[in-house]
Amino acid sequence: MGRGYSIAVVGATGAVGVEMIKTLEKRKFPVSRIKLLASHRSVGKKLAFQGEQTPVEELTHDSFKGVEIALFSAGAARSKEFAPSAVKAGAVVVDNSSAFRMQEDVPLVVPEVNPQKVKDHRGIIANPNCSTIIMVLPLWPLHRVARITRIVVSTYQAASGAGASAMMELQKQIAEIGEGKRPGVVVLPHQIAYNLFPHVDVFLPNGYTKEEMKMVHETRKIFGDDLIMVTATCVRVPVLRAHSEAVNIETEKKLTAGEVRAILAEAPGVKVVDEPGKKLYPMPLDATGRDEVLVGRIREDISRANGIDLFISGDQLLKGAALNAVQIAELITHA
Ligand code: NAP
Ligand code: 12T
Repeated sequence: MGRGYSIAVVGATGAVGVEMIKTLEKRKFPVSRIKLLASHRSVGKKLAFQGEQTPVEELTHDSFKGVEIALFSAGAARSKEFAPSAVKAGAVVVDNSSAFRMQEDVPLVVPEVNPQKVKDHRGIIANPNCSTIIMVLPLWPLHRVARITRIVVSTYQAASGAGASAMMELQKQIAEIGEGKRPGVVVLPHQIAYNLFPHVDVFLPNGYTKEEMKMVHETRKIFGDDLIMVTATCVRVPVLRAHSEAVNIETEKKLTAGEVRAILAEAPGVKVVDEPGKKLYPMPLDATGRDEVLVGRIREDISRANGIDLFISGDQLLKGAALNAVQIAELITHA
């Protein structure tokens, strides 16, 4: 029997936090004590963990006494403010926000790709962006075999990426439209029901969004390859919780579609769903609630000599966020 760990979940009441709690339970993570932290608004709420109603406490700088691993998912501003306090108290922070991902002394980890980086941490390990995690899972084994030189990706991102309130906004807008009412737009930048928009996170001076540039920089850091060229268009679609992506890659060494299928059939965390004749291909509804990233529509790009096209769907709240964070915590306990 191994020992249990004292865990804090920061942002426990949020879309990701709730999945973190469920993932810790589901994977039988050895927990001796759990602290559920959120804003003052959630004080008085209780959340079930391993059959026990656990009160939610307000996040403060003093929240981390005795905490060994702190899973942060309360937004980048809270991470910047409170992660140093957690580290000072002796905890290892697994941070789900964009706050520290590109800092040189912060490992950016996808356990199927670069688990060895976990041990280099100096208190904080960053969980990559959801769209990046879901993309690198199938691309890493292809990169190892054939070296990917360029990635062109378009995303179809669910409301869940923008939090529980955005998921509710999508559901509310659909209900309002059904009742013949004008849908309210509060959380997302436009009506999302029966719509989509090429706008996730904020716009940057280079014309890309921050979300798109995360896919560029984070992919390079996770692969340890600064030469890989990436361009992305990130689109919000009226889907509740799984992200999808159309991905085109160019490789140094030619890969056939059959070779790609064979490599991906063995790839950890990936499930090939690619029988278009039977109407089987990745779809966000099928990826919802699943740990694996679904990959299909695998084909040779007719416009380039060494190009491959694929389509992927993965649960944003699981592999895109909570599951990847808990897998990192598992690596910490195994170190
Ligand atoms: P969410 O559903 O809006 O939940 C936000 C959580 O943060 C809630 O628990 C909320 O507590 C808490 N919080 C907000 N303000 C706070 C404050 N001032 N003090 C303490 N707690 C506060 O959002 P989410 O979807 O779970 O995402 C949370 C964060 O995770 C995002 O902002 C993002 O940084 C990160 N994220 C990362 C990925 C990824 O790509 N890996 C994906 C999704 C999200 P209350 O309920 O008390 O308000
Ligand atoms: N704005 O963790 O809006 O960097 O879908 C993830 C998802 C930021 C992040 C989104 C975002 C992140 C979104």
